[in-house]
Amino acid sequence: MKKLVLSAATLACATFFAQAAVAGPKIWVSMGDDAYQLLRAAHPQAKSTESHDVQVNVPRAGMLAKAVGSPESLTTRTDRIHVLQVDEDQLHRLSTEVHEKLHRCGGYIVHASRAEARQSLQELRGHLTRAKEATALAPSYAIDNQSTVTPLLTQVQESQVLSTIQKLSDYQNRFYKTSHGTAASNDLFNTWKQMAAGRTDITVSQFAHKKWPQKSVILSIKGTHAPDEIVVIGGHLDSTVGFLTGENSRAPGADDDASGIASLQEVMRVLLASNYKPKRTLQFMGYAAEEVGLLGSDAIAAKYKKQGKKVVGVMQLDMTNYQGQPTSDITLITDYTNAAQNNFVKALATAYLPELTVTQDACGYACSDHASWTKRGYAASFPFESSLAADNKLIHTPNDTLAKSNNSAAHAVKFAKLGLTFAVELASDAPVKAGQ
Ligand code: IPO
Ligand code: ZN
Repeated sequence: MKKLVLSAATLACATFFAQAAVAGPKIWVSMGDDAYQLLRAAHPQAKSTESHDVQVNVPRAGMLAKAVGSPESLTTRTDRIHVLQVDEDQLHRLSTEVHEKLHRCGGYIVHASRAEARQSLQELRGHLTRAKEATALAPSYAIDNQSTVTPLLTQVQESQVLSTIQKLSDYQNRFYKTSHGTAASNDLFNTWKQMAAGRTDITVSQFAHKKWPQKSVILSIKGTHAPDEIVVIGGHLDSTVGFLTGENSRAPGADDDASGIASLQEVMRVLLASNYKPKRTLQFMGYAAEEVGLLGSDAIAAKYKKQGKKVVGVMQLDMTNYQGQPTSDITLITDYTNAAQNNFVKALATAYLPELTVTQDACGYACSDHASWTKRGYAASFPFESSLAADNKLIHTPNDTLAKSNNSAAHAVKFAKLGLTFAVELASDAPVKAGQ
């Protein structure tokens, strides 16, 4: 009898060590409570080291589209965010599970350390109240460049957006660790370099990441008056089909997020074709490795914060070419974004794109790269292609193709136009005056 107990214990122990031997290094992550509960169901031994309650803005139920941008249209929700250490493997599996079971995004952020996780949660805890304070960086959000913006809007071409989506979705995949994902990033860098040829005020760079081969890509147009103040428009260049994605997986990611890259590249093309010179520095970013915990944008935002860079505003374009419902063109994501800047984005649409209907919705913890900026105190907005309920069910599958958007880029064009208004109206501001 005694012997039996002993051998059972030995067996359990051996199993434990066998698992420990094959498991990769543990990484620090933070995630919302729903994702955490799913993880705990599969791995009861996973346990958070700390949890923080974060207040976020959410739409008030029953508000009409025309109320978007008014303070009454928002209320708050409290998110319980957990910090814990997990295996990389468990994590990728979790993001697939969250996507399948909760029908929303992976929703976790990878952190360099427990201290870094705690610090970012502290920033997030205060982001609503801090956003209300007048900071040195608060721009005027004036809409007063009609003579520049209006003619530029007519130059946005659907055919350009369409061909970029086609080109990006033609890669076998754009996963952060595959040869195709690396090639897609290198090719995007070369495309942007060619677009900027001859301009001494533009730099195009590859932002290398230590832990994986795919690089982020940044095109920067130096501001003529306030070059140290930066306006960012970004989207992620990687794609995925979940935790088993490998070298030969087919992951076209036409909507997620070839469309966002195509929309922002069209903003870039139109501005360069017109020889537009921003007063503030304007940066276009193609982030690597969004699908595996916002890694690329997080590294960039961390570096900018560390260097004390003044990022006055960020627009995230992640999924722009699938119109989930006919009743809305642009859904402004309210949570983990900046309400004042969201009101500005809504005002831009009202002023320049009155034919579009703008609604609002919440997407949950860490649903895209805007969270990397928000967690460092920068103002970010996320105009999205649909409501959460009507979202594109084909993302993260081999069927996320342009054919599923009827081989049209009509929806993504709206986001290119919105991005154009954001870029010009925010980057054409005079520098922020001291003490203002
Ligand atoms: C996503 C974003 C917002 C909403 I509302 C629904 C879905 C997709 C996003 N999480 C993703 O997978 N980006 O890569
Ligand atoms: Zn995705």
